[in-house]
Amino acid sequence: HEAEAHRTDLMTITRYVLNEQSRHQESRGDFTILLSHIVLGCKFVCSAVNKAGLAKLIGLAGETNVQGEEQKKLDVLSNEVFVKALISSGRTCILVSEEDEEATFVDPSLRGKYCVVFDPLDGSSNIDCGVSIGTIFGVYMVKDKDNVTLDEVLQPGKNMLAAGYCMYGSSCTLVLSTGSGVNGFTLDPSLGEFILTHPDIKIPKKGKIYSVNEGNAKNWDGPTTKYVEKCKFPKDGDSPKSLRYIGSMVADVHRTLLYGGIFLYPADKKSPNGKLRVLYEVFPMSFLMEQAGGQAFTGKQRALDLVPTKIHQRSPIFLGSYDEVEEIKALYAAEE
Ligand code: AHM
Ligand code: MG
Repeated sequence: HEAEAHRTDLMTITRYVLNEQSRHQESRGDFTILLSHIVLGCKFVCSAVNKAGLAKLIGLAGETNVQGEEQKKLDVLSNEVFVKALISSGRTCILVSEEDEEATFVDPSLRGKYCVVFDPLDGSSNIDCGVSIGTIFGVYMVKDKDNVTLDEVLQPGKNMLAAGYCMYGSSCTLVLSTGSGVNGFTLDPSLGEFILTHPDIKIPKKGKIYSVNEGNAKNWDGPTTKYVEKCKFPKDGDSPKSLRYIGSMVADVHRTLLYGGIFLYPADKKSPNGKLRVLYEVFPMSFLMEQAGGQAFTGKQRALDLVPTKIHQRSPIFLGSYDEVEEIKALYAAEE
């Protein structure tokens, strides 16, 4: 009976967020409007990504198309769509995108109270072989929209109001937290709607999978090396963990969230701050992990406590199941 109800009583992402917002008196649907513009961007990218292989096959990508226009690269195109959708929502004031060197300050006539930080198409090196890629986003709220400075987005991740990602994989899945748990929605292509398919996601407390680029091992620090060694050669009769690494953060984090385990992008001798960006990679994923009952650690502190000083700053990150991150924290504490 319950399955029947789900098939006829569809919980769309808009309906879900409206229900949630109606519990907060101060909100008047502004967040729902913002979210619907983010969702529009995700649907666009999903459709573009699905056509990418085909476009290549018929010789369109990177060449001049029938109208004589240069084809834009998918990441550039995705960025333009997100920027325009976010500005036109009338609910944003500052945008920070991985694709743009500088932050975008929205024209006062279209300004709203939210700041959105995002990576419109993360993992784009995976496009040409059809591997899952994604969009990552985080949302802050400004105090006074008539008086905004860059400091509004140089805030610790714990001040985010919402965070999420959309994965363009075998299905298109949007995972969202507005600060009270994590929910997953899957795009029904025939309806063009994201439907709640993964209510109240909780990450398993322990995990059997570790996810890291082991090609960097020779440059790792002590704690990372020790942890990975222990995954492979556990003591006390535990079985070794499995290694899974896609090289697409959204996909690696999505698997970690659903199956448990740990995702690591540590510092190494060549990149002392790791690779991933604080504002639109580390923070949103850390926010989701904590909301799902996991943890996120930079090697020095709780990831969401970090205060960025630059919009494109990087940080090492260890995130995933509570117990796994606890082990990493102990290894770093032992170093001191
Ligand atoms: P990108 O923003 O240039 O696409 O790079 C980010 C990606 C992440 O999706 C992924 O976790 C990481 O880079 C993989 O890096 P590496 O190839 O060094 O393992
Ligand atoms: Mg990226």
